[in-house]
Amino acid sequence: MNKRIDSALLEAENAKRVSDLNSDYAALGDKLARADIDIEAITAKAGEFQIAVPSWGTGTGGTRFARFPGEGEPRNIFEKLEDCAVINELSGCTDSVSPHFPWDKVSDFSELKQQADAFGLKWVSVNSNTFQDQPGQVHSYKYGSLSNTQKASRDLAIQHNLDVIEYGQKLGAKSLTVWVGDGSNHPGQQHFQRAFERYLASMEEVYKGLPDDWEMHIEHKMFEPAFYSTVIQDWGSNLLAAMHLGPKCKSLVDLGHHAPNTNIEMIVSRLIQFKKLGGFHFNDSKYGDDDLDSGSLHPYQQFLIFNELVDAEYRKQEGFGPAYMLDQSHNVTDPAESLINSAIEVQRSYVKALLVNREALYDFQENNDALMASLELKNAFNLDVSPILAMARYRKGAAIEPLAVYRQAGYRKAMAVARPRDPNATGSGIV
Ligand code: RM4
Ligand code: MN
Ligand code: MN
Repeated sequence: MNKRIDSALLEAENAKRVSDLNSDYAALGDKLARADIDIEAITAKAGEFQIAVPSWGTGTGGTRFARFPGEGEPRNIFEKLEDCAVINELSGCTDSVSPHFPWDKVSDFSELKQQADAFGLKWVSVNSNTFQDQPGQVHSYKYGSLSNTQKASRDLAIQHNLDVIEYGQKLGAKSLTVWVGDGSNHPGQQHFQRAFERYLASMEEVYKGLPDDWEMHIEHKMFEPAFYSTVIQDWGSNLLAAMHLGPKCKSLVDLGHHAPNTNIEMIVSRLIQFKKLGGFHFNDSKYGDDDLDSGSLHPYQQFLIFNELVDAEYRKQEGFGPAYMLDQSHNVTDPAESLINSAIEVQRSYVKALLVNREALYDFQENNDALMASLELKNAFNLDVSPILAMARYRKGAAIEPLAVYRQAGYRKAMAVARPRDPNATGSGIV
């Protein structure tokens, strides 16, 4: 397998830390044993956890005001893949990439697949983009795409989604994620029902193009770029659409796409119950679709979401198997560093949720012991599981301290030389 980080450096860095890790791991193992938890079983599960990196997250993000490009950022999907390989080599938990089209379109998909294979990376959910016009596009998405009042624009959006499925098939992906920017900025601008009907009719056409073993995931978003209403504004509209379209269509939850204080874990539970949870876009948010690093603001919320997910796993809930993806925009950090750290923060929530004693919790719930039920969760959340995460990484040849190795390797500096920036390629950011 092709490596982007020098193995000798990685091994030397791990060697410096392994004895401390062994002590911390043994101490945590003893503590967990007193609660009848086998640390080895948890570490094995931690090692199996994987979350996909969004290809678009490897470049520096921006706002609608400006973008401040970072040194050595990838200029195309091949270079994005290189960074994804680094992220996976160090974190050991990001063995797949979610591409976005047409941003990641190439003329030769087999070449792209080969490069990913060589890095040991897989392709997961392919994303379509009908929220911006492409150069020379004849029928605009200015007033919407799949729900546009003009058939020609809708047809273009449908065809694009079908094309994206085809690209995904060439790469070996198995699902399509659809987020549209469609909506309105003024009360009265759009007939709510008619817009939703047009959206559904268009999505029926896309659904027909899904291969048998594929799923389609719909992403809702409360606002932006439309600021008054969006066609798929909330999980209600999302679920209605997914139910209308059929069993291969499920809802995707992007953590930043809800109003502040929304109980996202309860939405997750509802979607699980009705076999409609397709996947996640993990990030964190304070005000809106901020796309901040996962777990950087609301780690307890992220843990509570995983509490629902682990509960479904524990109960062997039928039809359960969501796709985990990050969806972040990095404006002030090195995107690779943020993605490494965020993947591990999501993995951390998963591991903490594994520590909850499910039977004890059910018992507290049945007996209406609110405080003890709450403490069952809080105690798991409060435990520092870092040694488990580090051990899982070490055992699979990833880094005990990923960011230290990343910096030691001088990766970004090397990329700044290898990938000179085009001085004309500025402009505002997307996402
Ligand atoms: C949106 C949404 C989508 C992503 C775009 C770039 O806000 O989160 O998932 O594809 O941004
Ligand atoms: Mn998203
Ligand atoms: Mn978003």
